[in-house]
Amino acid sequence: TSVTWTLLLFVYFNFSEENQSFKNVPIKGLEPQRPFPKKFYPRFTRGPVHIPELQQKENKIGNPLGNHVQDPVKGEVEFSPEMGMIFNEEDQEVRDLGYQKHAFNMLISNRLGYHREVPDTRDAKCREKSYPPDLPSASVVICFYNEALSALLRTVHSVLDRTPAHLLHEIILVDDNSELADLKKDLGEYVKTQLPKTTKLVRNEKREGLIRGRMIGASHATGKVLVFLDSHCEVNEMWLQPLLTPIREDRRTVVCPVIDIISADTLTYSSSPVVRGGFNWGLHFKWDLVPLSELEGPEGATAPIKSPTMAGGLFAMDREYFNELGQYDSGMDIWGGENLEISFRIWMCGGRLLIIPCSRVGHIFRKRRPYGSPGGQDTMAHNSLRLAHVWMDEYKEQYFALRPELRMRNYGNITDRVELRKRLNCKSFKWYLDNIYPEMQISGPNAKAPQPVFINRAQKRPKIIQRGRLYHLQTNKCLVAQGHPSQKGGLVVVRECDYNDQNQVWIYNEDHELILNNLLCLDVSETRSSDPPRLMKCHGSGGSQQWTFGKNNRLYQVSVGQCMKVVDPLSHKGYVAVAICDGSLPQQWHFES
Ligand code: LR7
Ligand code: MN
Repeated sequence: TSVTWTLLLFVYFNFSEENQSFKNVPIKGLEPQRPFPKKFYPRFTRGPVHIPELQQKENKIGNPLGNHVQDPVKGEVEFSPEMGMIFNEEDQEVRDLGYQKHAFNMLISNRLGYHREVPDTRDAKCREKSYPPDLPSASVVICFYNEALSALLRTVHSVLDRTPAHLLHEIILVDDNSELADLKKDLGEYVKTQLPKTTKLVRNEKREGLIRGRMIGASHATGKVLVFLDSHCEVNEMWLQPLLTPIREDRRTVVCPVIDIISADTLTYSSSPVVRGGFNWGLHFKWDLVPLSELEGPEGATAPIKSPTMAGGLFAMDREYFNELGQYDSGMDIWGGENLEISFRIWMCGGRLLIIPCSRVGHIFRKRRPYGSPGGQDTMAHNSLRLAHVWMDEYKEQYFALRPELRMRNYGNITDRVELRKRLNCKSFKWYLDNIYPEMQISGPNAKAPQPVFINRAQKRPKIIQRGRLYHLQTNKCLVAQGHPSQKGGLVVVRECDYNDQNQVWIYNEDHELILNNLLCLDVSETRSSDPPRLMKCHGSGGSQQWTFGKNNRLYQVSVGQCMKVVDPLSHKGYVAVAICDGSLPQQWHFES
């Protein structure tokens, strides 16, 4: 299982049911239903639809890097819920290929181009803050492997567009031996001709993985501070100054921004709640609510928060300190585990790790990792073993209790890392648990300290916009469940309308969800858009459960980019499907209160 998947489970579905045994349980009674406010879920940032069919065609010309990119240099395409609309087979191909290669909607990413505005998600009080004028300058290191070019360049341009020049020493792009043609050819040309001299491209001759990749990037850097970003991020307003300030005050402080959510299905940018990093005994990263004790103080919502761990991809650290502290474990491969390793190392060896609420960077969260390791190995297990053996002392038994098959697994040579730990005079893992992560549950003989009180910032249900029937104009029928409306996975069909039947009543809410009889959400498969729409548990993460009502009475599925239609208006079966929006009668619907 990947970190991302674990994260999504935690974020979207409350604590994962499969992980019950080692979840981190706040005090009974205070445990919220869903630990994250509804507001956190993707939400459209701008007003009504604005991607007229004609404009779309015009924008296809004049772009050297491929179709669909709308004026990538000037950019600023108005973002709309219908950004992913499929107009023809070519669009469908871009979308499908994108999901296959990148696990996000590349059609929308390409249409957005390389620049866009994002909503300023900071707490209002952040805007009043001022930062010292003499901040250290930063080298931004971005490692990538087979990234979608538009997402990579939007990451780069967001940094160039929203970082004061005197604070941006350089950007270092590390191509981890990508295979995609546009990254091999067009990117080099683009960096040379379109970007400032301070943007450098380093190519790995073989695939190293993100861990050694970042070390290579850092070895080329000459700025005072290293800032690492994933290759599918967008930095927000005033993102860097709040990160550099605490580093300037204390070079052994490592800082992370709040990681906002860019939806993989709609590319909507939305705010994350302020949470902090933890982990479980499976050595998976997870988000935790912030204990009350961390939130008290005069600075309130804008104060830095101590975090036991970092997610891994987005952080800033003094460059010399990064080297002193042992960079990363170069014996770790491809993906996974390095984030916990560096977190433990920072805390145990005299540093500290903070999350800075006034710094915000968006990241595309995807539901699966679209690449593997070259030999198909489970690098997460390999890396976690190294981490456990070097840093976790007797507590590595907690990991082995969950993963007994790994006890005898070879993890390579760790002598250097064990020596590093000695040389840096690092504290014990017990010290780390007692002082930095006391809420971690420990099974077995060691009893545990009392739990801190957690709070959950404002929890909100999406507002209902309308309640009524979904009426199909051509057949005079209504959209209903084929079976019982509480049956998960059940199909929807059109049937005779019955205005007294609660089972025909839909709710449409501000998150663009359609909920039948207040039970289940109308949902499509993002990867198999030929599958008919179904009723599924509302997941609140947008995408496959988002619908809009638009021009020509269309009912548009946001993530698939197509419209709902009745397959055969003459058939009594009443089957529905999604298809390319064409304004025809079978695609016309009314929401009637
Ligand atoms: O072989 C590879 N070589 C690379 O250069 C594999 C990946 N990469 C690049 C890749 O293109 C991307 O830019 O490395 C970066 C991270 O890979 P992702 O985006 O597939 O990882 P992720 O976002 O799923 O995973 C999180 O955990 C990882 C553990 O190794 C890394 O630390 C990621 O940086 C980290 N991402 C974040 O922290 C962003 C917030 C997500 C969360 C939680
Ligand atoms: Mn990522």
